[in-house]
Amino acid sequence: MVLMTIFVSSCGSGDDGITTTPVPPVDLGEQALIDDAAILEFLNTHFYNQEDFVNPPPGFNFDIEFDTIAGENANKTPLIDLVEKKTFAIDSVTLNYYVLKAREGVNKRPHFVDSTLVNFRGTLLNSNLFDSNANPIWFDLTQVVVGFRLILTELKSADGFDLNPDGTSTFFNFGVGAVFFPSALGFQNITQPGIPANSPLIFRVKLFAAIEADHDLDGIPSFIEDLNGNENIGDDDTDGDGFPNFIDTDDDGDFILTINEITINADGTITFTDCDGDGIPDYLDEDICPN
Ligand SMILES: [Ca+2]
Ligand SMILES: [Ca+2]
Ligand SMILES: [Ca+2]
Ligand SMILES: [Ca+2]
Repeated sequence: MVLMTIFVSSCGSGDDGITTTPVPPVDLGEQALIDDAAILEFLNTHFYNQEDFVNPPPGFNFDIEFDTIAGENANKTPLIDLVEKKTFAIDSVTLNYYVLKAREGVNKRPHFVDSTLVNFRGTLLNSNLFDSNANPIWFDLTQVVVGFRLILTELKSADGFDLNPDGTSTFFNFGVGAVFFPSALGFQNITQPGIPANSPLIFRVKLFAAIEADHDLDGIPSFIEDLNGNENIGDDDTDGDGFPNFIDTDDDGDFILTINEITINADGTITFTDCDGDGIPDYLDEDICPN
């Protein structure tokens, strides 16, 4: 299934040692300018079926559809007037991306590391479809390209569902949106099935459900293990043992499990104890207090 190509981990050059051609290096900043111009061109010349979301016709499946502004559609509102421009920094390069919320949804808004139940369609700016799924599928947002998760964290999940006789589910009031992002937030200069190198991408998504993730089951939700708040949980490694905190059950390396250095309250909230009062919570403080 081409679906798996949206996983970062599937990126990589061929290793057969025979036909591999070197990937030409790309200046992230220069490519970002090229990509942004191409995205803006799309947003200025296309509209979406906004009316269907305002007054859903019977049987509407809440798919976002794009079309060019021309002919009988000459008076449609261009996407550029409906999207929200946002930025995400990689290294020192600030990247623009654009979010369209067709319907926000009503229930849970996922954190950037959570698990999400999703339908999606991935297309190039020329509208070529490179990947999609027919039935809802779970994605761990730590395992997908950044641009894909940037729309899911803007939406909220459904507030319920019906089980259908055929085994499928019908969800209610789920979030629906689209994101337009530069290649730096996608597969960069690595060619993927259906995706040429340096392609800006569009994902249209439906967010049905979200579950707060705790990858190492240490009692601390993974989004809280992003200590420096840069939305990259790979670079927070308090004890420097090579395992970032979100997959480290003993974050400070003092041989006391993190789950035994915090207090989980009856209502699910966490109290971060600090027995020596130095401002560093016990689970991140390799100093051990005498009992
Ligand atoms: Ca660690
Ligand atoms: Ca941890
Ligand atoms: Ca510890
Ligand atoms: Ca302390």
